[in-house]
Amino acid sequence: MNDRIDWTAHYQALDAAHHLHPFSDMGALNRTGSRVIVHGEGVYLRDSEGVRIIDGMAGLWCVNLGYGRQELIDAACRQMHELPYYNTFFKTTHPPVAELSALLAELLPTRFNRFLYCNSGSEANDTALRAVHRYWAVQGKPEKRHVIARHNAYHGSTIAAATLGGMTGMHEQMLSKLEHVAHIGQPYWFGEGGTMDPHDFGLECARQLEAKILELGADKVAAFIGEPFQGAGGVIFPPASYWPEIQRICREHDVLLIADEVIGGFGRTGEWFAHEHFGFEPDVITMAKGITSGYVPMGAVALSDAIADAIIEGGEFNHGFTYSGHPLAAAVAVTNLNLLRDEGIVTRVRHDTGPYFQRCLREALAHHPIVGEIAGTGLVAGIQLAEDPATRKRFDITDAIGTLCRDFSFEGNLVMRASDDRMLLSPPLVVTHAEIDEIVQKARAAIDATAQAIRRAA
Ligand code: PXG
Repeated sequence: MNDRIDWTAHYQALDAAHHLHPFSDMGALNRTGSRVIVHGEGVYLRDSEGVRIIDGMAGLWCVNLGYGRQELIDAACRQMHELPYYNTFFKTTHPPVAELSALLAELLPTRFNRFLYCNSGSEANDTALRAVHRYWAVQGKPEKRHVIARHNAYHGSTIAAATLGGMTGMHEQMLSKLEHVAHIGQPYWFGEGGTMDPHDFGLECARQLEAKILELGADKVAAFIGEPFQGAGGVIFPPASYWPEIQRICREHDVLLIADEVIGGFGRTGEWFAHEHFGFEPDVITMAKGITSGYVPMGAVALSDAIADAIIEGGEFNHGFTYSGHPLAAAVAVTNLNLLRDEGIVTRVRHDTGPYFQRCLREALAHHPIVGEIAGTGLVAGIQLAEDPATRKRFDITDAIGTLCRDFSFEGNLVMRASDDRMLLSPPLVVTHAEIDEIVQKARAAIDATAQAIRRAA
């Protein structure tokens, strides 16, 4: 690089002039300028000033294998040379998509043997709805079309996925939504449990599903969709009573259960899929992110045999994208999933790095004066900031407090995300003990700085 050019200013200026970032106040951002990320290696990023940053979020919950894995680069290169693109619309297939499908069938519970592909988590959830509606139509029950989702869920940013999601800020900006979607409450005990104990609150939340099904009429409800734990909504772990009751209700009323595993899938909790951690059995699973460790975009939908068989017998299903099962993405996914399995990475998250991460976080923060709860398992955690942890009193400035803490964290060169007043961590699954120590120490420093800033302001 030419030393006389200020590359940071150069890219910041181009970016401010021409690029609209997702979920960002661009007026404010353009005045300060974006941090320019130029390189990644393992769990570390480097910015254009040469500063090393530890990535406590695995990008956006996706870089499960960490940055710079040569095997993924080689898989992509080989596939680029061999066959960079072909489709599977008109009686053709290709080796990467066939291999990926067989591999997913091995990794998922035995009743999942058929997969649809797309390019993102949002498209996976759109696709799941298309498949569920098709299923009920070929069953002769096309009136089963309502889908029930939850407040403060995140299922993506397309019209369908954003309607399914329960983010108020997104709904407020949508002038038109998907029809036949209803929402129930989220199982967020710390914030909404009141005087109930977590067990009873979990049952109460699940029973909102039953009430909604009865209100709409079971013969009109196609499916319930939920993230096993809410990711973007704050790493909200439901009480243990929640998912078994949801499953009972779905079965009893003949409502399909869709697990959105876009964040939870591919090892995050120490199980291959987060629903296995919570012990329930979905009928449909949506996936993205970690399927390729984020190296190339890909999404997928797993259908249980009962659903897939019915759709297959039902004739043509008019759905698909130019890039469904893209060979490059599929080749990277196959290599990525083989590495996660053959290097024992998911097993290590379950038995070693996951428990170590959870223990260190609790040792450092469980008794912190502004920490009310630490939720999580494996390599994902949500740290609840609270004005009074003992009474579960939250700060009045829920949004601002998280942003403050996140900014301290980023200044300290740790990527930690805020969701209102919860601080979220989800590092690459290859993180070592020493790197976990660094993440926890930097998270603690950011939370200390937040506590001090509030004390000064009081
Ligand atoms: N489902 C879940 C559970 C997700 O977390 C999507 C679907 C949509 O995936 P795509 O690939 O369409 O973005 C997501 C995405 C954040 C953040 O800040 C989270 C997501 C995306 C962007 C930012 O936590 N999750």
